[in-house]
Amino acid sequence: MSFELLPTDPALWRGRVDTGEEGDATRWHQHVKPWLRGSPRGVALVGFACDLGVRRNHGRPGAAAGPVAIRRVLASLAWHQELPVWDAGDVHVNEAGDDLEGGQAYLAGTVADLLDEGHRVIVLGGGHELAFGSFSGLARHTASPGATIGVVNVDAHFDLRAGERATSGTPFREIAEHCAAAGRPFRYLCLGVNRDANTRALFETAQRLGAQWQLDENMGAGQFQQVRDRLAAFVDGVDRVQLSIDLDALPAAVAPGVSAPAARGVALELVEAIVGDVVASGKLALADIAELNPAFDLDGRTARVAARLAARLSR
Ligand SMILES: [Mn+2]
Repeated sequence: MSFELLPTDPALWRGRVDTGEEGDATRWHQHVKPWLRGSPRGVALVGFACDLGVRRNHGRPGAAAGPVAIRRVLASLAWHQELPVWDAGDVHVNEAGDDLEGGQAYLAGTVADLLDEGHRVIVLGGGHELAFGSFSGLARHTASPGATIGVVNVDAHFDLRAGERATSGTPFREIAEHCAAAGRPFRYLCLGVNRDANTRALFETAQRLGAQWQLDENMGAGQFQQVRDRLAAFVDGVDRVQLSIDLDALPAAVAPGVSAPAARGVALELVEAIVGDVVASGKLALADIAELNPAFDLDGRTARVAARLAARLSR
């Protein structure tokens, strides 16, 4: 098999149990259960254990181990959730098969199934190529005419590259092409763009495709409210939101465990505000947390950030 959905090792959802304390002293590992068809509406986690896109993009491989590393941290977080959380397992993409496109399609089917059952879906990466797979699932789910999907990407990179084959640098270009073919509007807001990490050609592509963006240098202290106002205006104009977070948007000290650490980055404080605003809008259908590479992480820092964001995306 080039790709398959494998259930999570139950040993990952184990941890400390505080007995003898008053009140709710539980943690995530005591609440998260394997997803089964017909599970009550809640949040569904699904991993995308894939390095192919990063390899094809000449990045530092290792993101295939990201989903397990995020769950390991999530397991020990204190439970503050209202919604049940289900773990649908990981989509594994066989390296030797080199069928990244097939893996994206497989992820799309899994995401569409979970959305059809009424869950909010959080995809744990895995290379950022997962964003086209997850978007395709949402597009299938919202096939009804009139439902406009807005894609918010928190990323140092546009990921709008052209190419014969999909990579971790092409997902939003693929989404744009999907939208053009399907007669859907392409609504894309990229927050955290690093001018030095995106060529002039990519800025031109973004312009031509009608993308909106905010440079990292315009997201510093004193500019948070302006960014949040811009986000609010974007979210106002769409029906459902895919919020894709590439951990390489964060400062390298906060998120060292990525393929391409940021020289500047966007403060976690602002990324959390972005997450909170999209959740509060009631339009969040789907979220991605991409590019965690545990091989380059320091003291689990990046995994902790990813888990913290996943918990906030689940509220
Ligand atoms: Mn990216």
